[in-house]
Amino acid sequence: MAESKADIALIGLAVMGQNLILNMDSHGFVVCAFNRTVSKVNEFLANEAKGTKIIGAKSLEDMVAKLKKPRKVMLLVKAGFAVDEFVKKLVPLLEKGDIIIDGGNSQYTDTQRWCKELEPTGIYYIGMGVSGGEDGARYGPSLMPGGHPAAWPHVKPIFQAICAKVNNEPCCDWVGEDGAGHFVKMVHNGIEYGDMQLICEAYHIMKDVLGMQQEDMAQVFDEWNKGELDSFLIEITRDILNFKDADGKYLLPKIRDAAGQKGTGKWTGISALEYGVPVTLIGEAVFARCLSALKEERVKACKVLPGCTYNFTGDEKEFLEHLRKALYASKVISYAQGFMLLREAAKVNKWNLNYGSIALMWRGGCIIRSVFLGNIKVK
Ligand code: NBP
Repeated sequence: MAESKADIALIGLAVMGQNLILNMDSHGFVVCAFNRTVSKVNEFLANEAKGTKIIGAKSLEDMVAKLKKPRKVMLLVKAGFAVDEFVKKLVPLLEKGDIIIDGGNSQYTDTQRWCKELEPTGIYYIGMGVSGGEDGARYGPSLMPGGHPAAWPHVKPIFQAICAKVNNEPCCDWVGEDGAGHFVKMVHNGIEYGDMQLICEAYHIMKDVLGMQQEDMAQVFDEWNKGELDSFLIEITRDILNFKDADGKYLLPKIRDAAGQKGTGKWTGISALEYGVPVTLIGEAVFARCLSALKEERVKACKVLPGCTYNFTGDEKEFLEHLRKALYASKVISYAQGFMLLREAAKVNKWNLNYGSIALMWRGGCIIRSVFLGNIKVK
C-alpha cells in the first residue's frame, strides 16, 4: 500500500506547476507531482526535483493514495477543457472534506460552476489566481484564493508560506466565495494591461513629442521608479530601454510594435460591459492592443497621416514632471475603475470581498506590484 505522506498534490508540470512545486518543497511541504503526460513526472523527478522531498505519482489513483487527509489537489493546467477533464476524473477518487484547487487562469464563471456542482459531494473547490509568472511561482507569487470558505483554513498555512511577503505580510488572503478569486485575478490582469498602455503612451510622448534619446528615457523611468510610481512595470521599462542586442545596439526599436493577448484583459472588458461599470482605461488598453496588431493597415495609414511633426521648444524638465503626474493620476483612475468593477460584481454575486486585503495581495509577487497599493489599504 502506498504511503500517505504528501501534504498536497500538484497536477501540471509545465513552467508554473514545476516552479510552484519547488517553492512548496523549499518551504518544507511534501508535494506529490502528477501530469497528463506521465513521463514528465519521472523527467521532473530526475532533473529539476532531484535531491528534494518531492514525490511523483504514476496515476491519479496513485496520487490520491499518497495524500494526507483532507486531501489537497492543486491543478496548474491549461484553463478550460483540461481543468474540466481533471476535475471530472478526480471527483470519484476524492471524499467529503477533500479540496480541489484550480490555480490556472480560469474564467470565474467556470469556477462558480464547479463550486456549485461539487456542493452535494462535500468536496471543496477553490479557484485561485496566481500571479508573478515563472519567477513568482518559484520564489513568491501573489495568490488570490476564492471558493468554498470552509476549505481556507486547510490550505492557508501552505499558501501563506509560499507567497510573496511585503513587510512580513503575506500577499495571499482569502478573497471571497465561489469565483471571487479568479475574478480578482482577471481584474488584476486587466489593470496590468492598463498600466502597460499608460507606460507605452508616456514613452511615445517622450520619444515623438520631446524627441528624447533612449538612454535619457531610461534615466527618466529610473527616476520615476524612486517615487510614487515605484513599481515592477516601471522598473522593467527602464531595463527594457537599457537593454542592448548582441550587436551593441538597443533591442527595443527592432521589436515589431504589435501586441498579442491571452484573454484576461478582454474578459475584464467584457465583464465591465456585463456589469455596466465604466472601466474605460482597461477597455482602451485592450483596444490599443487590437489596433497595434493591425500592422499592415497602420503602415499604409502612416503614409497619409505622418503623426507628430511638432517641435517641442518648452521646458523639458517641467513637461516631464507633468507627464509623471499624468501617468500617476491615470493609474489611480484605472485602479479605482478596477475596484468599482469588483464592487459591482461582489454585489451581484453576493461575495464578501475584502478590498483592503486585495490591494495588499497586489503589493508584492504579482505583475502590478507597486508601492502605492499600500496607501489603498491604509485609507
Ligand atoms: P500551460 O497553460 O501551458 O498548460 C500546460 C499543462 O496543461 C501541462 O501540464 C499539460 O499537460 C496540461 N494540459 C494541456 Br496543455 N491540455 C490538457 C488536456 N486536454 N488535459 C489535461 N491536461 C492538459 O502551463 P503554464 O504556462 O504552466 O500555466 C498553467 C496555468 O497557469 C494556466 O492556466 C495559465 O494560464 C496560468 N498562468 C500562467 C502564467 C505564466 O506565466 N505561464 C502566469 C499565471 C498564470 P501535458 O504536459 O500532458 O501536455
